[in-house]
Amino acid sequence: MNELSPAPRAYDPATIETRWQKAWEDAACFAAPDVPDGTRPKYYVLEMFPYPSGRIHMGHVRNYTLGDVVARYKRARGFVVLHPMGWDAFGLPAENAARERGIHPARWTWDNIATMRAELKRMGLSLDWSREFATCDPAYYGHQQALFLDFLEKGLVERKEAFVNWDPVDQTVLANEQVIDGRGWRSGAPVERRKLAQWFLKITAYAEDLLAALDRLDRWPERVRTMQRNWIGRSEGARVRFPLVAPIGGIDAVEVFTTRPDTLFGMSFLAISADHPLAAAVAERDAKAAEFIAECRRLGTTEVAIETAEKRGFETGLLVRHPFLDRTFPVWIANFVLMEYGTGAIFGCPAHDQRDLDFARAYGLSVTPVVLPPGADAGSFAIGDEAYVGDGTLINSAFLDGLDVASAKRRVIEELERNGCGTGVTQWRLRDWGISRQRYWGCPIPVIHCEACGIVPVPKTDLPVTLPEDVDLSRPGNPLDHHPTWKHVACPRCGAPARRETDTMDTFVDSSWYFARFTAPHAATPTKREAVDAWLPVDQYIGGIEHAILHLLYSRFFTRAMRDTGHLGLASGEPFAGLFTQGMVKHETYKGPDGRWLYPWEVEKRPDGTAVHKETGEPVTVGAVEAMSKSKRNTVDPGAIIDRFGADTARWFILSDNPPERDMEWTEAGVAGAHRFLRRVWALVTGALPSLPPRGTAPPEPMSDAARTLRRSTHRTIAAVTQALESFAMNVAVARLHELANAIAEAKADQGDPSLSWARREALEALIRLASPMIPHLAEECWSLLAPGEPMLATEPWPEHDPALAAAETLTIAVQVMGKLRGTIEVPVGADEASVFAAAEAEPNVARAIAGRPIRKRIHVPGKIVNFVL
Ligand code: ANZ
Ligand code: ZN
Repeated sequence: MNELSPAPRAYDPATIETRWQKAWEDAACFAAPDVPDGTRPKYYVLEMFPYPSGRIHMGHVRNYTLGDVVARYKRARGFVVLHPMGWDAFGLPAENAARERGIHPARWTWDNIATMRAELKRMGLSLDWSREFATCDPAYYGHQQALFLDFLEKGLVERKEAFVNWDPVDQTVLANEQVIDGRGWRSGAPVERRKLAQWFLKITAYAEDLLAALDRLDRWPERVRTMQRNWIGRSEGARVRFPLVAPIGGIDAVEVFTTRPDTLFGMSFLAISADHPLAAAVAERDAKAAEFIAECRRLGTTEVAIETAEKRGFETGLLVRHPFLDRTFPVWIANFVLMEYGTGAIFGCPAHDQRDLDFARAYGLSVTPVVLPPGADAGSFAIGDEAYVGDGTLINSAFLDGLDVASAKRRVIEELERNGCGTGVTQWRLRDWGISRQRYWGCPIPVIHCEACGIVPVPKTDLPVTLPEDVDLSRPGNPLDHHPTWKHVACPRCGAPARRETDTMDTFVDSSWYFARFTAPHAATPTKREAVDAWLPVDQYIGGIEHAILHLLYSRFFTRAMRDTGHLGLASGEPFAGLFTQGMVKHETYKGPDGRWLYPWEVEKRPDGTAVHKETGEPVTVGAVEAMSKSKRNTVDPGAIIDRFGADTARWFILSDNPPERDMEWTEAGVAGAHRFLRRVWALVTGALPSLPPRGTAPPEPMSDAARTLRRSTHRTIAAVTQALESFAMNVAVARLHELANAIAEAKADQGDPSLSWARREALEALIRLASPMIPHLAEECWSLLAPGEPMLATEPWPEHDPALAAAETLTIAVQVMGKLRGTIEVPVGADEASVFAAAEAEPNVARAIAGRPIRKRIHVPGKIVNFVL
């Protein structure tokens, strides 16, 4: 056959890639079973599913390539792999497109999905496409509505009044993340605070477990766990009651939450939130107070807004009594006290809290230190511009004097509990999850409001509650509310005319359980227990760090809530056993003489690092390397790269540059280099083919030195690449494969050395198999040449390395006689002790030192030393 084969073809990625994509699809290589049968271990690998924004970007390419390497590698290692893909398809951009371009959100979304699906397919990802779904499909969101109803029944959903960020232009509630510097992220309008009845998911019911379980997520980045811990925010402290000297509006005391009850004697004021009931009572008879409160509301509700705003207050004229001192303190309304945390009221201790200090300095309030830093002098210690927040010894504090901070906290809580003025408490920063959105393109909340019956759940048999298609998005406000007929329904309970809930769910709900739905995407219930219990948890989840808090926390909540409503069994409650957060893809930025951003394809780089515009020849300023973004035009279209170089080149380059957790820089030179390497692999394989022995022949004996050296490289590479892929070091795997390719190229075929030809076949097969998770198309093509008629690589097992071959061949051992070095010997690796001793005794210098005397004791430290005791 070899004699008949034509001259080596050139590497032609376009043909190769379509051929193998079709072959994999025809053979359904990547279809996962409904339920793994238990004969092989399961492995669920998932990348955060994309939002169908229009086109695939390089961030997607990096994310999905990483996931695909894992999926292909695990499959080869004998796992039954689930690797699905779908679309996080609800969200605001679809509505914006509708408003701006008159395209229906559904149309826009489904068109984008079609485009992006085609682009993803060109990447050659080993996905089980039969499980694909989009969250905007009633076949998905209807099940989400069923989950909502089950949560409602279980007490995990609540409707309550809450302050929300209200965008007066977009006429909608904004999540805190959508408020930037006090303005709506889209409209730019100053955000207002409004009280609205909203739907909440009771994530706080699981606060304790969500926090504790983080300790067991040992395959999550520490950074992400820390972010989650801070977000959940458990604080130990106390609630303290301060009686008002003169009750007002039926209120006779203010309760505060503090984490520093030890500083109670350093108090100089009490401050309440502008939204505190006492503030409202004051405002009723004081117009100035009312005005100040209105001003605070314009600040928005975000913590950042509140942190960064200038500390401002309003003195109410009210006074409170201290629980231990025979003194009163003034009550202020302050803009930095949040109603949503603790009790919405604080006692201010300026000496030991920076915000309180800033406030006290602004309004001339007293500053009394009560914690003396170690080594400081009680007589002279004073507070300047900086509060002292460290440990120390209590002073000016009656029965607490002399204690350290921790003991003082314990002691003061005991006293507060004794005199009935307070108690020790645990406080959580985590709030319940407000999911109400006044938007069209989201999952309708399946409840009906009836005058007579109140809130009535939509009967499950009436699900899905689908979105109406004919909506008017040109008016501001909630299109579902405007719709002429959609919300008018009969009450399911009493039949009277009633009104549908017009809020839709936060799109984070859609992404909080999709990984469970992938295990049985066509089931008639949200999950199928056999499937979901067999596949979950996701063994490896991969995505961006930007989802480190909300998406992951909401998903962790959902699996717990789904467990407690019988939708899955997951005892740990944890959806993602392993998490990997990849870095960003960056690129240089370019600006033309007019200061406008230019796309990389408009720019020609010169060897000296300068650049010009390709068409006009005008000079271009090369700017910083930044995360690819449309606004700076420093993007590279993956489709164009695939057209020019093929998907394997894009995959290889994106894996090669940097460790995957770090940011990487996309460069034209880098892609070209990756492409060159793939051409080299192709040339090595096709060039060697005629001289290779048939596959499966026994290794010829003896092996030449060159053959042994190449075999060592091969087996070392198998070990190293395996280890690299196990530890997510794809860039290391790439580097090792470069080395192996070099070793193969150096070991020139030699007609007279059949052992080297044999070793070359072994090396080439290893190279191709080890590279196959990363460059699957080229690998399949080469494999079909190296092993014609055999199964595709996609279904082949992973190569094993032989440790004896991988190890160095000989070791140098020092030989001592009576503790004195007499010589060294070379022994084969793995040689038995008897032969090591024999070689050592035979060494001429050693033999001379022994001089025929009997050896009383032989000592051997393997790989290092032999000592003879005479
Ligand atoms: C008195 C005090 C003295 C405080 C001192 C600190 C230092 P974490 O750790 O985040 O739980 N606080 C309580 N409720 C608040 C609210 N609704 N808005 C703004 N601030 C509030 O923080 C708890 C501390 O934050 C509490 O302890 C309280 O100030 C403040 F030397 O009480 B502290
Ligand atoms: Zn009714």
